[in-house]
Amino acid sequence: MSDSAISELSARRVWDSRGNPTVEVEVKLAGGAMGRAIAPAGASRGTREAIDLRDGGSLLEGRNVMQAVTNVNALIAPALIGMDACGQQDVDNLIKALDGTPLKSKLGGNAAVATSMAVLHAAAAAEQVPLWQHIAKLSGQKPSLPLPEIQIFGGGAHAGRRVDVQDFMVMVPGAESFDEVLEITSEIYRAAGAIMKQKSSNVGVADEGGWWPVFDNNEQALETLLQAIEQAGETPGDRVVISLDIAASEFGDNGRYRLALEDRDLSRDEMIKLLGTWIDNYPIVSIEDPLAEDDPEGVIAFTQEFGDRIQIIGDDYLVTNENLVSQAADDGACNAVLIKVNQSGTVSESIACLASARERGYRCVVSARSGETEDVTISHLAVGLDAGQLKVGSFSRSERMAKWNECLRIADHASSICFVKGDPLAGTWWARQQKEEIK
Ligand code: 2PG
Ligand code: MG
Repeated sequence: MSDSAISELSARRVWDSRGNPTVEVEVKLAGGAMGRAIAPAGASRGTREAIDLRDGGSLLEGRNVMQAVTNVNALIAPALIGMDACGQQDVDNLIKALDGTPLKSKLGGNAAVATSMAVLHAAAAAEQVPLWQHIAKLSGQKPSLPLPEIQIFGGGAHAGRRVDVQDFMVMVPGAESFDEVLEITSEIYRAAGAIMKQKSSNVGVADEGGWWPVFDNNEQALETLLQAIEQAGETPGDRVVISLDIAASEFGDNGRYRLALEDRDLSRDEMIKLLGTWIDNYPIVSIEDPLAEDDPEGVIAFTQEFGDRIQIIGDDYLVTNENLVSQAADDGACNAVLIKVNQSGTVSESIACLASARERGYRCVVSARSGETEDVTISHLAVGLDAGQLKVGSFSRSERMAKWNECLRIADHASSICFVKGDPLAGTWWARQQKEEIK
């Protein structure tokens, strides 16, 4: 047996940032190296993403994961033992074949992703290189430090649907370093908290650490975000810009959109028009899932109208699926893809999705889920895949901060890795404005 052969593989139940059970996998290799990873879990999930296998029944509201744990121990482990952990593609192909269903509903996407990522960690340990370096080798990319997208207010499914829009975020493409992005964002985050407190509307934080949104409508959240950026000493639209995840699949149905907070029903065209007024009135550089996943006509129309001004990300719409990205590129839908490893179920499928997205000229954003843990694999993926952008939620709660802090460690340990600055936003109004200023 070679040193990097898998000698032991087992799963256990652990708990995520919402207090829900999830799957952790540990892998040991013949030479003594080991790897460990935990499956994250989404709340606003695309219908075409890998199935998060839950036990059902009354215990833990049906969310238990003992079947997924058993699937790892009884089905996946015997098949993977003896395989070379450095052959990630072969390992992932085998997991896919063992499952045999389109959405990994037999083994569970949670069982699959925790195993796939644990093997990735073990291989890096066997090679005695940092995880990002192993990923860069696998993907053939030149590592870089990503531009963060950081949530200031949470909403939608992450805040009891208190506002319709799910993520009100900032990006700091004008910063000189990753560290400076975090410093500026911290000021904005705290300014937003202080404004909420002043209005006696500070009632804690949502699932991803952003302030709980006590607003009467979505525009109030945008206005408060502008105010927070200004109070932090920044000019909105200059170094700091706004990014939104509408997560429209959560309130869209067959081309109709229900804004519950304002008691309004919008047609597809009215929804596009509303987003257009936000793009005109606020320094918004990126919008994720502007229309619902069941409304390709809307996504295509929106991309046609705004694709040369802003980044348009497909999350529920593309679910880290290479084929859906190709289809979207043919259709002219979106110009960026969110990469969530648990949507595809394996590391290799995520790398393949990113590679084909890049080939079709799509920007890439590696993303966490709303249910997270101390696992920091995605920080290494964003760096090693040269993804360009990283979204992990807000600037509080340790499951979020662990990811930002891991990027700082990577930056310290490898001075050759450059921060991408505003480069991923090339082609947007922000990049054009920068060019004008330089002239
Ligand atoms: C999203 C994610 C993270 P969830 O929609 O982008 O914000 O949410 O993990 O609930 O799908
Ligand atoms: Mg999303």
